[in-house]
Amino acid sequence: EKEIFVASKTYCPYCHAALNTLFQKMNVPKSKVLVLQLNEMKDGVDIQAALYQLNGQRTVPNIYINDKHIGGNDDLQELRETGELEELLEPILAN
Ligand code: GSH
Repeated sequence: EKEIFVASKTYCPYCHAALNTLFQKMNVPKSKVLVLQLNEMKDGVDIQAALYQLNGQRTVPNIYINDKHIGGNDDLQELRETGELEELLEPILAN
């Protein structure tokens, strides 16, 4: 079951940083994260437009944790610094 969603682009350094934080720093298993590489998808542009309609954010990474819109890499790093990311990930890492 995927509990984290990251709309990404393969060449985007902010995406790399966000995925590195989740996988390396926070030890989230790959199986918990749905990563969509939009630039590799035929309808990636449409998905990006749909995400903008949903959450007002045009840029990647566009991150959700347990249905909560987190934002981009800046937002993720801020949550990590305040300890809120650890709290959000707790139920995901527990099962
Ligand atoms: N402050 C943002 C963050 O931390 O996530 C920066 C994200 C950003 O600038 N991403 C670029 C982007 O989405 C790609 S590296 N550009 C528009 C696009 O690709 O449609």
